[in-house]
Amino acid sequence: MASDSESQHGTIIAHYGIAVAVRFDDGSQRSVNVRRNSGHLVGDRVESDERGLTSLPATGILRRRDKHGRVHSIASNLDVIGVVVAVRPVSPLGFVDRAIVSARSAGIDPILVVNKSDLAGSMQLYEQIASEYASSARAFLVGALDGQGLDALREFFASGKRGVFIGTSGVGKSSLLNVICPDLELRVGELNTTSGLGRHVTTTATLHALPGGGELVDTPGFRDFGPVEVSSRDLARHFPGFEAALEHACRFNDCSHRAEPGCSVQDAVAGGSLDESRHAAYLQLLVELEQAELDARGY
Ligand SMILES: Nc1nc2c(ncn2[C@@H]2O[C@H](COP(=O)(O)OP(=O)(O)O)[C@@H](O)[C@H]2O)c(=O)[nH]1
Ligand SMILES: [Mg+2]
Ligand SMILES: [Zn+2]
Repeated sequence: MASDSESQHGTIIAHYGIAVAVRFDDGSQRSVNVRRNSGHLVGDRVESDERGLTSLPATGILRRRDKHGRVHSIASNLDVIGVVVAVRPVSPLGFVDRAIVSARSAGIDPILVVNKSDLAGSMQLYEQIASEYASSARAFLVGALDGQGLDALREFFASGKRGVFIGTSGVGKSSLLNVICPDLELRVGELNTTSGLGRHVTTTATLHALPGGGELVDTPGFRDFGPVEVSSRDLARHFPGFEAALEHACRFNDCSHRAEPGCSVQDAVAGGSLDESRHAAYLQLLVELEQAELDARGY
């Protein structure tokens, strides 16, 4: 078909709200106008032909909730979410658990990044996190300012993984991006020039190839809102620390691991193979999410 020969495949590498930049598979790059809220995401594989730009089905979609409770999709085809924490500012209780559950629910692998290694107490925080989440996610101790540990992080992405950093405001996500993608600001400028929209246009998200391999998504157009609220069902399936226990399924498929008979999680706590504090942390988050779900239904 004639139209087939004119269709081109590529990847969306920047989103400006009313236009996206596409890197085509032949190496060329250009911006394409899209409707606002057209659903195109940075990271999407796309097909471009005379009808316009069509995003192909994607996996690994990062979603966030804004302060009005609306959910926004931000980037797609992600392999990794780097959950960034630091000794200062300290992340809210349950943040890491929620972020891990949120990543896993989206089919994305979480890693834990303890930043600000130069600050006192960082090693202790790293050791605590590395041991608490040993069965769930790899942990890195890094310093965006002094460069410590960054090679291990770069190496992790170098196998071609596409990642994004999430975390509370102030933990150093932007600083990390800037040291890992040294050409970040320059490239964002270039992309805006490419878009023909000028440098003042807000980019909501951009995709950056790392010098040693892999890619990172930057989300300058989004505030540091947290991971999307996970459902109580997601929590029960994906809570970090329950992996070994859940290798043997609970009696009930929708077990909430609270008081049901034949529950592998409760058995693991009773048998001493699962730390009671993990179960307590789970129950606390579960109550919170169940309440939010009731509130959302208007009870
Ligand atoms: N001491 C120390 N401060 C850091 C480090 N990384 C970032 N910061 C500082 O933490 C603050 C917040 O960093 P920023 O990258 O804007 O955090 P973001 O809100 O997560 O993007 C800034 O003042 C940074 O200079 C680090 O490795 N060590
Ligand atoms: Mg930032
Ligand atoms: Zn159970």
